[in-house]
Amino acid sequence: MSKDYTPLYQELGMDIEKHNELLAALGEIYPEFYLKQENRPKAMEYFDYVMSEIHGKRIEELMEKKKEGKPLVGTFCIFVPEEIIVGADGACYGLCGGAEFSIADAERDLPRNICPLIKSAYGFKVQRTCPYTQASDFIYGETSCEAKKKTWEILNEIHPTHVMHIPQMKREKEKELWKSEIYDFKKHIESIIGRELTFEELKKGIEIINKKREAMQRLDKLRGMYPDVVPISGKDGLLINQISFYDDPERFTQKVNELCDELEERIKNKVSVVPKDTPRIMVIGTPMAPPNWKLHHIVETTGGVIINEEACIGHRYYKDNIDTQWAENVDDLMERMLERYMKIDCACFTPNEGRIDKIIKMYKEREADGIIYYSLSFCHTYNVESKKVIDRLQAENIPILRIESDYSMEDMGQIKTRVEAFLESISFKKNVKFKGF
Ligand code: BJ8
Repeated sequence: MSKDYTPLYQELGMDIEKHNELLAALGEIYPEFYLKQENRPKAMEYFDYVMSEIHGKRIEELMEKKKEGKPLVGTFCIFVPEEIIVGADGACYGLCGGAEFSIADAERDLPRNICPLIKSAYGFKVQRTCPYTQASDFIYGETSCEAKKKTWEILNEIHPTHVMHIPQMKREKEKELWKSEIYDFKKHIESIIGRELTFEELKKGIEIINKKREAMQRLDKLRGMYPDVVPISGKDGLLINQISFYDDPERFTQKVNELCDELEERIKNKVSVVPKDTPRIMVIGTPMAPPNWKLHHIVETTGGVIINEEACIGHRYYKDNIDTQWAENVDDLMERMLERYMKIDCACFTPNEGRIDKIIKMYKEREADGIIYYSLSFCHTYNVESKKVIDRLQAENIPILRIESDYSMEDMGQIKTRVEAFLESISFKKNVKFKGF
């Protein structure tokens, strides 16, 4: 980091010693997983810089907002309508939840056999080592899964936590429920800023986030839609998806577009980060919060490349925009927002066939070679849904590997062996020699 942020951490009531331990642990992984990659696009320098300052400069920026009375909202789910917060000139960000570092502390209060994402996030609050959590006025949780919704009750005892009721079906009556939830959410944000949001403010919030999603859609196409060239690694693609939940949205949009300009040049000049015939893999399933880079690192150091993440830290987050055309008032905008958010195809919905149709379409459009179904341990919704997804993929003759894992590094060798066999079988099927890296 560019300077000593200890006074800032003290202001946030953090456990400085423990936080130093966390930074030291992260400081070892990043150079190993990221900076050793060869032939990275120049524009990745910005994203490396963001990572180096993720607990520094960005926190300073957020605290400036807070001092101006703008809301800071921490979230764990892409159902929270960030457009409303951005319309109020506040900040909405994802909370740390991808590290093993905080799990032992969480397990003093929570069962061991629940998803690591929840335990990691809860543990960061217990430890007071996540500056984003510490800075937030409140956290918005949701009812997408059993473990989450019960954890929010416990989390609320140590940090203000509100809960949105996410419908689990998509019938008209659930749409009505969701409508009342997003109106309540808007009212809550308005109570923080002390007035109602105007049409112009809400529209501006929507447009800022639309532009961010458009930049990410552009990046997604450049990553995966050119079968003879992969201009950026999957690890870097994942990193950008993760940073989208932390960075200032307008600056992030500009930097992603600059990166995309460079990638277009690379595609024109056939500059690929991997050799010809490298198996092109899509990863589908549960979100990978930073610093969960394990699977991508394994695949990309074993002889494959990841071209897309069908996950909430990935395609599910940016695939749909809110259409503001012809909207004349706040209710019109809220209606469009409702429509957009009901398109999220999280496994918490039943039925959820649309997700499977989409995966097959994405696979064919990208001329991918195989799919890895990734699920965090004890995530029942995605784990159970994998049966239906895999049945359909097998019926389409799509090579598929199912991986269930947590944040520990202990199973890396075992996963690598399985990934290697999977990549080899793909190469064999394509009748090309598997090179491995
Ligand atoms: S919209 S995927 S962000 S709920 S992995 S905590 S589901 S046990 S994260 Fe999610 Fe919203 Fe759905 Fe997306 Fe529970 Fe599963 Fe853990 Fe999960």
